[in-house]
Amino acid sequence: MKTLLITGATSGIGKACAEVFANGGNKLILTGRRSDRLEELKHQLSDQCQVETLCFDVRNRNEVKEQLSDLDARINHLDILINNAGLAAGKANIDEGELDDWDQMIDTNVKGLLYVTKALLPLIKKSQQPHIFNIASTAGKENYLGGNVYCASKHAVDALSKSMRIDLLPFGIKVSNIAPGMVDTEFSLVRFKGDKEKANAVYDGFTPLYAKDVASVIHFASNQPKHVNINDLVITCTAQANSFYTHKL
Ligand code: NDP
Ligand code: 8X3
Repeated sequence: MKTLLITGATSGIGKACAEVFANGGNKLILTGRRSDRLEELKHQLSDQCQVETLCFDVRNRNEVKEQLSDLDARINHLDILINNAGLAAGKANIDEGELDDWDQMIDTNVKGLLYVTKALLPLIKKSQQPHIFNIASTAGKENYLGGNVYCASKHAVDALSKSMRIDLLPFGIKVSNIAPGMVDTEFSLVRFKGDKEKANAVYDGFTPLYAKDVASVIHFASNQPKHVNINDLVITCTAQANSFYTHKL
């Protein structure tokens, strides 16, 4: 049995991770901003495992500290942190991008990940099998037209995974960078600000990854022997070669 904290568990990859890890009778701490969805998920999973929900915005460093600082009164260690909360906002070329979109992506994908990790490291260091998963992206490996700040934020996640692996070596903490290609979640709906037509078009004409595909890879990586760490994984659907080439019918 492991104790996990998953950020951004209200949808997509985070929710799928909660569902996959609930199976092993693990203890789950699920976070996100939408309290109704957190409650729903808790209700869905609580006959399989112990579930606690925490509702906060990873961009708000005070909220992060407040919500996570007293966790040590309820758990004595954290085995797995899945830094998943994140988004793309807009897909405009750099000369036309919105400053608010840029702030939101950098504050969530980079600073939020840092705030959460920093707050939880004391509990992670107390685990016998500590493992941090950072959800990066193929956008953190290659840039594409209009990806600019989102790509930069995911390159930053990639760099932070490498740095965490170095800095946390003395504590035996595994750090895995997970870089999926296109996954059919609410990601594109969020990116295109609720425009369903634009969002659906992203996944038209091919079979994309589904959130549970990514979750099962994370589950596999978390179950390797103590001396084995999967450092970096790029996962795409079969129809996608990289950020530029997708075979659409
Ligand atoms: P979803 O939009 O379905 O899920 C995003 C999750 O992040 C939600 O649970 C959302 O919860 C949470 N979140 C967003 N902003 C914040 C915030 N400020 N504070 C707390 N939680 C937040 O998208 P995905 O599941 O696809 O995305 C998950 C991760 O995977 C992201 O980091 C994304 O960049 C990455 N990724 C996605 C790919 C894709 O094609 N879908 C491919 C590669 C990587 P709430 O709104 O309740 O706060
Ligand atoms: C999400 C994948 O290709 O839309 O990180 O940037 S992509």
